[in-house]
Amino acid sequence: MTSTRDFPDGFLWGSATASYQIEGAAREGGRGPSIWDTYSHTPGRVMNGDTGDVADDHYHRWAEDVGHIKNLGLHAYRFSISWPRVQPGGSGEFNAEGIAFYSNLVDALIEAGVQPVATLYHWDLPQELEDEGGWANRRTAIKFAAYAEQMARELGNRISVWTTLNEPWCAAYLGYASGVHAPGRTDGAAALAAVHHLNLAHGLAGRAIRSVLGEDAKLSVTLNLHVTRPDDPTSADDLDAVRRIDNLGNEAFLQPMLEGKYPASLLADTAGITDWAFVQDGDLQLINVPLSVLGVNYYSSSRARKYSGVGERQQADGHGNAAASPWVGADDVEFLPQPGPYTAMGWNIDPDAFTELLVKVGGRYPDMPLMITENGAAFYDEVASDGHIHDADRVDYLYRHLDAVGAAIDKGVDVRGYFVWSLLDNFEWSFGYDRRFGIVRVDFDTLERTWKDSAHWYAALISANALPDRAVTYR
Ligand code: IFM
Repeated sequence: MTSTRDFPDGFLWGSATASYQIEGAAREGGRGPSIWDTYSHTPGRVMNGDTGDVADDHYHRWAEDVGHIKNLGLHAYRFSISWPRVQPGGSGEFNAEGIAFYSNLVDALIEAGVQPVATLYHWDLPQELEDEGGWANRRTAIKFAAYAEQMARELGNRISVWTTLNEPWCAAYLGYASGVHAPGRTDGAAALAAVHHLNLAHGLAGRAIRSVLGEDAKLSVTLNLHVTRPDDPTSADDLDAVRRIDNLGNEAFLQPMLEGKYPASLLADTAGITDWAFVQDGDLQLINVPLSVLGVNYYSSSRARKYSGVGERQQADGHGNAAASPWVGADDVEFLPQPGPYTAMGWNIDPDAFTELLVKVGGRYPDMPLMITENGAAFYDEVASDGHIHDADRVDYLYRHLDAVGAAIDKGVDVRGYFVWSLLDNFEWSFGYDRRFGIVRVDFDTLERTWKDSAHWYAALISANALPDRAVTYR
């Protein structure tokens, strides 16, 4: 193996998954229904009618999966806790069996020398809470804090990093504006209320965790930050289009969480949709809970311009051709197709934008360590006649994006670790099992796990703490 780039000592190498995408056992062990159960069981919502009922059956195969995690040499494993598994109705009684599942998982990870990184919300909201308005209802944020507090009591300081939310952008805008995610609503005002209540949930939960575990508890949130470039960088209209997308995609979360404010221009841009009366006195101070590390997810970039009104408005933003746009209040912005190459998601491969993003965020918040909590790619993998999965395109994607992370570190950005998305092929939301992101293949008929070439390559990378060339070394 020749090495092309070293990573800093102590760099944390991990992999990530999420409860609804891998666990299955949807009606077992006292778990209550989530919005994703309802959504995936609604005809026409998910490709091929797929659901998370069985998924990777991780609920029953978790010990085997911890074995893969250990054998890969991962330092950390980022998983999410299914709120309806531990508190079926989202408030009131907790489910001891569900809590025991995560407690056993965490013990096994620690025993294997792997740091557990827990996410409290990766989109599987208890259905009962959605029936009361979901994230558009402030009470969901308050209930989330009670759930977080209980989890802190149960799992305590066995958890290395507590992540409150995964990608609140998706939960709010894809769930409530474009409807391509659960709960499938298309109501711009509800989406903006959801943005605020997710932010509030983050702040309240972070404070609840610290009230149980003390100020040393490591707290984080994971944001999917957007890199949007203007089609014509000299056009004031295109620059304004990008500013508005940045506001909705990035600033709506970064500023309240890290600076305790919303940008005035975000409120102005969306004034025709909502008056933001759901922001109550004191909320912004609560949301601005001090973080130990900021999680950044990155996959691809986009290009926007002001829509001229002529011809069909283009929406190549990588989030599907939904009838409604997730970009609330930005009806005169269009997203142009990006140059390839593309992954199976149709997302462009743009590692330079990753460096650009990290340098920008790192420059803006120099005292905030960053962690890449997701990065990876879906491809249409095939099992070759030799039984291996030669996913050279995924290895190439990972190589380029890790090189981009290294380039940001070279420029002085404080990046502490990297979690590949994903450990296992899994339920890719509205694309069901059609899109494979895993470095470990899952045969969805037999549920057998097989390391792809990318898994072997990633293991070699971890053991060297250096970026290997793209040739795969089997162990
Ligand atoms: O699978 C998802 C994950 O749940 C959240 N971030 C993006 C991934 C790929 O779409």
